[in-house]
Amino acid sequence: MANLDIELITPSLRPQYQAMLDRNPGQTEFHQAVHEVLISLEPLVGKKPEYTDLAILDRVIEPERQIMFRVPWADDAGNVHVNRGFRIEFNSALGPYKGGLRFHPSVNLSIIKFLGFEQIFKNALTGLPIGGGKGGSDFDPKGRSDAEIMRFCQSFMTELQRHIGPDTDVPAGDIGVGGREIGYLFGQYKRIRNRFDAGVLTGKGLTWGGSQVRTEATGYGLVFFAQEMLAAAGTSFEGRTCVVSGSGNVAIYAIEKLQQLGAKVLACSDSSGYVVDENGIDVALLKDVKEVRRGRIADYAAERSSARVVTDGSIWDVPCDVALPCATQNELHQDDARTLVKNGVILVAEGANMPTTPEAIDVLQGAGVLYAPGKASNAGGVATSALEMQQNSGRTSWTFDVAEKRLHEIMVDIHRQCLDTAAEYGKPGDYVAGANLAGFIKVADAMVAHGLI
Ligand code: NDP
Ligand code: 2IT
Repeated sequence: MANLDIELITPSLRPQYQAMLDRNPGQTEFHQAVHEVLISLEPLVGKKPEYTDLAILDRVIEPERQIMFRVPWADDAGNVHVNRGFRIEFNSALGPYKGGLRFHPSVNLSIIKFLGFEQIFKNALTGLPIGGGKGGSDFDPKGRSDAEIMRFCQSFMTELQRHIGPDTDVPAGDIGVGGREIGYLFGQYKRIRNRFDAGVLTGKGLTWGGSQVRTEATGYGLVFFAQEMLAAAGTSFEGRTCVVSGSGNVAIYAIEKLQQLGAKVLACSDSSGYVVDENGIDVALLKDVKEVRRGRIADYAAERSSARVVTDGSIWDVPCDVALPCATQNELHQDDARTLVKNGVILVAEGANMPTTPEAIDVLQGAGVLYAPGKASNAGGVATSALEMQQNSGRTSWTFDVAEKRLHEIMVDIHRQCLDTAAEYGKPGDYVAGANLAGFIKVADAMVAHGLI
């Protein structure tokens, strides 16, 4: 459990935090995400009376709409299952609700709300016209056949379709939702609505409205962001050792880009353990094991003589210069941070959403490690989703190089916003303060313009 001491929040913002706690009992991940943002907002106190007059903070913390629904489906043996579906339409001040869908057995209202809340500020940082939302289900895709995945997606979309649209709410992927699932979801939406609304989902296949670089975007964008952090500190990835947790969409393309920039990636993981590969992770083999065969991380080590699997302990025990957590929330704890610091880590940037616990962040920042929060460093995925929407609206598609160049520009811009805003509010070099303040101010100013709604 994270330490969410209310005393860490500036006194005038504590009533909002307390009201959020009282209204959302037990939603610990949501509490954690709100706690971090409220701490960062301290420099605004007394400076923006219009935010207070219009109760901006109280309204930002309360989702505009929360949808929960039943998802019944039958497995291949004819057994009926009932899952729960979620879509949290959190904030539409800057554009249609935008954010991914997560299919994982751990999904609950708290997790979807923390993800939706973070998404508001992340999307604001991209500079593109997208509001914040998130959805998903406690469905466990592991071990399910293609036919079962298809039936689940169809049942999920049969309900979700009435709530979404290209100018209303635009879902995409997240944990457990990739190209295959987006295909089944899009097919069912198209059938029920009788509209080829390409812009209703992002992460689509390249022949039916998808964008180049969307698959790679979160991992590539993360590495572009970290490259800027290193450059600002007068160094680079050349010859650096890296550890990347996870081995899904974000991790795979982070590893690929790290290697393109001259770094060596020593380890990656899944929920069953991690692999250490002294020769550097072979991305082609990793893609084959994970994207094609949908196998386990041990299958990678079984085919690579330079690699070994570790099924106990933590991937953060592997000494490295750069650590990129790319699996899930609260996966890097205080002890892990201490180990990383002891082993000489210089940079930690989040590919996952909220992977580092507040105590671990304190350890990293206290030791002078460069640290980037996910809402800044993993924004490349949703940014490229917004570029996909842009291409869909223009009924056009860009080349890989054009899309990658746009992604790179956006990540450089987010990095600059974080540092400029942090400096402006007296927190030089603090990427957490910079990201939260820059994202919040953009959303708050739009909410002021829209009046009390
Ligand atoms: P994937 O489903 O492709 O991969 C997830 C990876 O993380 C898998 O290796 C998985 O292992 C591991 N993992 C998931 N849950 C756990 C857990 N509870 N404990 C240990 N390992 C776990 O998801 P993505 O790569 O898309 O997402 C990874 C993270 O990045 C998430 O936090 C997501 O919210 C975030 N993110 C994703 C974006 C995107 O565009 N996809 C954009 C921005 C952020 P296993 O297979 O064993 O479960
Ligand atoms: O957390 C995230 O930003 C995502 N899962 C991507 C969301 C999107 O709409 O592309």
